Amino acid sequence: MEYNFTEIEKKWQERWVEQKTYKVAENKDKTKYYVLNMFPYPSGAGLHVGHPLGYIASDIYARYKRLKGFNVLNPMGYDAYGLPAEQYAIQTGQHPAITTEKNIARYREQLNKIGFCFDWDREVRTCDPKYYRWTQWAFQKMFNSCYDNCKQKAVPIAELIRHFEEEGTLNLNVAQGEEKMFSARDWLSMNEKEQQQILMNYRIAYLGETMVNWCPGLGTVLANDEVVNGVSERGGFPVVQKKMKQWCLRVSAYAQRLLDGLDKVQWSDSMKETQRNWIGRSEGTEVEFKSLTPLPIKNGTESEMEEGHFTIFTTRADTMFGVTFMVLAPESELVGKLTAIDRKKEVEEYLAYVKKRTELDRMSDRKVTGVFTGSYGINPFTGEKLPIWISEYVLSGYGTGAIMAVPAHDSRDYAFAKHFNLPIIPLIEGADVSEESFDAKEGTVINSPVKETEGCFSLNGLSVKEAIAATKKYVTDKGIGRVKVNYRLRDAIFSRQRYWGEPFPVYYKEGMPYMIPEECLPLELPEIDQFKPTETGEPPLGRAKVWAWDETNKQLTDKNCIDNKSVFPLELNTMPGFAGSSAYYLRYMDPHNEEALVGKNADEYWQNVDLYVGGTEHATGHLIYSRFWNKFLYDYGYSCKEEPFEKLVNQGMIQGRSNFVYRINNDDHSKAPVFVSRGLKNQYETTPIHVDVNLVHGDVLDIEAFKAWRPEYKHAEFILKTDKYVCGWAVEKMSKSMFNVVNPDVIIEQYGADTLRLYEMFLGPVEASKPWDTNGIDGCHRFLKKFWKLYQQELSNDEASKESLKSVHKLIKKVSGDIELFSYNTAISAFMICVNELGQQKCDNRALLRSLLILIAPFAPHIAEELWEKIGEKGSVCDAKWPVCNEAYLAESEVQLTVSFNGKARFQMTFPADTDKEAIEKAAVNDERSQKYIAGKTIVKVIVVPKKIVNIVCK
Ligand code: ANZ
Repeated sequence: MEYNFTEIEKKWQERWVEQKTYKVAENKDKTKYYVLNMFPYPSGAGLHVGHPLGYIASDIYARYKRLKGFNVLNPMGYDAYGLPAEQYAIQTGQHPAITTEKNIARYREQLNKIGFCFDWDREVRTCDPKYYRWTQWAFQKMFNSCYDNCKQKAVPIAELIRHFEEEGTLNLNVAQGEEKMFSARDWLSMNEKEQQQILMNYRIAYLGETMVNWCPGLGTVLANDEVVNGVSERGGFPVVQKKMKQWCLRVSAYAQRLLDGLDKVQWSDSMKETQRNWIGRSEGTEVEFKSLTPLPIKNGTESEMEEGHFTIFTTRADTMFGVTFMVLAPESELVGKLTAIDRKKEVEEYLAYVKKRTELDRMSDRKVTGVFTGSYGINPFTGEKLPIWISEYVLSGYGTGAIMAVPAHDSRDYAFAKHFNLPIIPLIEGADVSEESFDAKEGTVINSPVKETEGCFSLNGLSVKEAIAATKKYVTDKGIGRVKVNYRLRDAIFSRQRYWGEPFPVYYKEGMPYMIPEECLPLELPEIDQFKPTETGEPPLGRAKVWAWDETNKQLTDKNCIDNKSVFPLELNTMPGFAGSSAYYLRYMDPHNEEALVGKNADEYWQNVDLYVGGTEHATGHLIYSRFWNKFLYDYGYSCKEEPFEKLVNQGMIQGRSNFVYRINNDDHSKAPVFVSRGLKNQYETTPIHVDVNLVHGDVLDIEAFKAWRPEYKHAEFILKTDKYVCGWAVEKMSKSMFNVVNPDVIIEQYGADTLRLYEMFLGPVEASKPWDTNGIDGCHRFLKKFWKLYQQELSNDEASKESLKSVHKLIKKVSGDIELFSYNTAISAFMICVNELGQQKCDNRALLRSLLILIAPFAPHIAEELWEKIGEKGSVCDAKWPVCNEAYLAESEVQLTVSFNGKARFQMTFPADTDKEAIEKAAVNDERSQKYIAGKTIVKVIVVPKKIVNIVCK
């Protein structure tokens, strides 16, 4: 019988659905294993062959684990909120829900064809109110919590209120925005609004004034990567830095735990390193400096100085003697306080310039800009007067937003000093303070202990580390500084001025936010007539009519009813893309639970994700946010594991293999275009043109299909070297514009899903990026045909031959080991070798061929099921038991030894593997070939090294 993959695959895909083959439930008798893919955003373009790479890799692992006796959870869903559907809605008026629904249907159809073992009953969609109810719920919990630094966990805000009532801010150690101080009496005398304002400073979800990339043209805040050279990536509208009230999540409070958790998970070193850098722990010192600011000139002669003080953060306290100036971040509050009257104009001009620059520009640009404030700082060690400047290289969100500049030891300070002609004091005599030395060191600091200075203390002879420690102690003892750990990790901005996202379950009373009661969740996204901002610049939800909260009746009501007494306005922002993806892995455990995000039983059974597969591009977004979100839920016992993803595998990218045709240059466009084949292209002046790879097979152009592709090619002419038109090729990003997108549907139609699955894995290691090359797919398809053929014979129950036993057991060992290492390409090679061997051996042994089916089932599940049924097995091959390798079959039956004389190798002999040393010795000595080497000599001794050599020593 022919291998009719189309029929077979359809049959089994239907059977799996009918028999609910992939449905899973908690089963205490089995050990759980949770496999998860980063769920896709269902884009309009559908899947290309690059997308399923990770899904196939995890599917193989999930199926393998099931065969190994685990109870495997392998769910799938959609990250369904997002910008593209909304942009499309703005352009066409089509509701994003409709676009999304359509795209999901298409994704589902494509996914189904590949034969994944997803339990579709557990599907989640982030835009489904039943799902986002729990996103809103978690947000409310965060609003009602603060972070206790002593307990190192989230606690209810009620505990904080109790603390304020009893002690005010005394003995308070809670993560906070600004540092505030008040007594219990102060607290009790505040009115409701004042108290709410204070609490906002501590909540884990809080409304904060933050600097954002504001794009007035689009009416929204943009993420850093959506801004290019000061304008929006889409539309090119100007973007300015603006302080705006936004919902924020206090991710920074979890910085240390996010860092510590990395030691406990199995992720690649590079992934962990990226997260560590993103979190950016830095241990340093905060040091107080006095400031002197000139006041307006008195009597036209001299100016008076006003005294103040400010704090800087440094990691190199040991360089205090090398400070020659100070720098403030342009956004620092100190700018207002320390700018002298006569410098005001210049400072303001400078601030206006900085406003146009994003933080990203500021960090990546090496441009040196700045302005002098007119004020001075006083070095607490030397009493020296140091000019205070403002410059964009100092960031407001880091440390204290003010630095002491040590140009001899820091390249940014150095560049600044050079540019503005400020002094540079090397701390060791003869230190190389030249531009070249900084270029060579690229921002690293010169390690040098500070010099001894009279009256202070001596750091001579200390290492930098010791010098820093000594300075820290000194400033702490003197009360002019303190040890400080800083993190680069910022709180996450959680508001978007967009329609297609989760609404905040929040209403406003006297300008302060209140949560709608938990039992009223979800607060559903309202319908609006258009998807853009309102004419008055409010976010799109400003268009919703029934969008006010009736506090008394606990329900939504018309906006016209707002009286700010019992009916209040609702929040108009929506949540960002990462909201819905932050806890979806928990929901899959218990997707239909109406009482909880995840019920206790399900959570305790599934615990966390054992294997997470997805792209590296989520290193600093999703993988930080979801770890934070999970830790928060863990603090309250809603999630039983602190780390959500035990093992992470990052699949590589599949690049496209583009094809080109070579058009002969010709200015006369009225003539039909002429194309030359690759082999002739150098004989003409040509322009390479991308051609749709679907019109090319093995680099040979389907000329008729090409002519039909575009009207302008209808009458195209071709100059050929042979009888075929051969195209050129290149490896590029897989993208529509390069016409190199390969649709899995097309491959499946031609070769079947099993071939597609095998081939994607055969391309190379899962983690590596590699080009898609349709030319190689035939090999995998031929292999499956050969595999199929093995079963088109009468199977025998007789004992198997030794060779066949060896072939199959070798394969069991190899495939089991390779799957554990995600080395699927080598496993597939081993399959190919084994099937060849079995073919040559004319193997018809039922037991061995049965094992072979189980082994291939994770890779090519359809063919495995079909043949499983054919050989008379009941049920699905998914429920079989993974075969165990019997090492005894692997033993070699014969060994080859090299026979040497006085250490010189002369010839080879073959023995049965179990021949003893004595017999080998005898046989070697007595071999005919030995006589000429022994002739006339006496054998002194014979050394036999088992499995290797026999050395005959003679004199
Ligand atoms: C003096 C000094 C001397 C510094 C020296 C460095 C080298 P990390 O390790 O990243 O924490 N700094 C402090 N706050 C800053 C801000 N808001 N924007 C830009 N730079 C800031 O870096 C800490 C160092 O970066 C601090 O130590 C400070 O410069 C600078 F040879 O102080 B240092």
